[in-house]
Amino acid sequence: MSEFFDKLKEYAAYTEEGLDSIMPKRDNYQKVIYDAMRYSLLGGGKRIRPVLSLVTAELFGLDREMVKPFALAIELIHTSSLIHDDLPAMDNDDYRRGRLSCHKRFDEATAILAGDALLTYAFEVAGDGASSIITKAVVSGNEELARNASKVVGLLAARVGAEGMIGGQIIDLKAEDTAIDEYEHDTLCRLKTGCLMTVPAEISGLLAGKKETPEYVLLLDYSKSVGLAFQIRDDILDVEGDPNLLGKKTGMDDADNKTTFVTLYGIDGARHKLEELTSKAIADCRALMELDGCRKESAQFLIDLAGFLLERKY
Ligand code: GRG
Repeated sequence: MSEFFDKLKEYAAYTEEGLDSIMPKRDNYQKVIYDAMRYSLLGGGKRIRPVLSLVTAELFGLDREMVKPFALAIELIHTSSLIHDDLPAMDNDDYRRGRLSCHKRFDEATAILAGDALLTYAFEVAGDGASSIITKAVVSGNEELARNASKVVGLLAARVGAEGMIGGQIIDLKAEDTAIDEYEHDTLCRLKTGCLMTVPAEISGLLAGKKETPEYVLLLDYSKSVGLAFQIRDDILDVEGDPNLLGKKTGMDDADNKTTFVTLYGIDGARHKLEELTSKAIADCRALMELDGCRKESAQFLIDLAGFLLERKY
């Protein structure tokens, strides 16, 4: 397991360095927006989504440099969503990642704009990354790669929009005070949390030309299970987690009267679902490992990652 933690740290450090280098400090008239963007982006976070981008790319034999812009873009999008999620109009959280949330450290207007600026910057970074792949692919005559790379930005946008994370968030807001059934709740979680957890595998599969292959289908199933499991763990931690480790207050779902895995299935039922999904994710990954065209070390990392997320305390 220590090999897993070393690798996890290495992927996270690579992400950290990448984020720091693309997120400039500016001393111009609009300095405050850069300060707020850097404050939220570089203020901690597990970097799970970029880790998924890097490891799924390596699983399919891609160079991690190729997916780096998309890994960073996904973390920029994730951070923008956390800033907006913390606003009084949404979840109204004063703390995030162990410190004041963006609107508390700055003010509401600045936080709205910092979220907007991170989101738009994400698409600038992803667009530049795709252009660079397309240019090289055209020069080397790799038409398939050029075609696939041209689809990445559209795919990413679809996973963020009304049929993706934002769609999940609007159902989540409705689920405060209005009880929703387990089917609507399942859709909520697959969109709100699942989309950003599966898009790394979708992008890696697309760039590796693996779409529709058995290994891609298994990886996507793994990512869907892990995405849902991630939200269940989040709901459980909101009930029984340690705020000091989580870096934010607990009990927020209850205060907002939200439908969660815990309110639907009870704490034991939620834990059982979490274990079932994790076992399924691991079984899919073991099957994936048996197939040609996959890097075994990366598949093993994904198996260990599912186990780590099952028990995470933060
Ligand atoms: C501005 C693009 C944009 C969207 C607005 C607010 C909103 C729509 C969506 C919120 C989506 C949301 C907060 C989903 C929760 C997902 C989740 C479990 C977040 C916690 O992720 P971790 O644990 O956090 O990976 P760290 O801090 O480790 O990065």
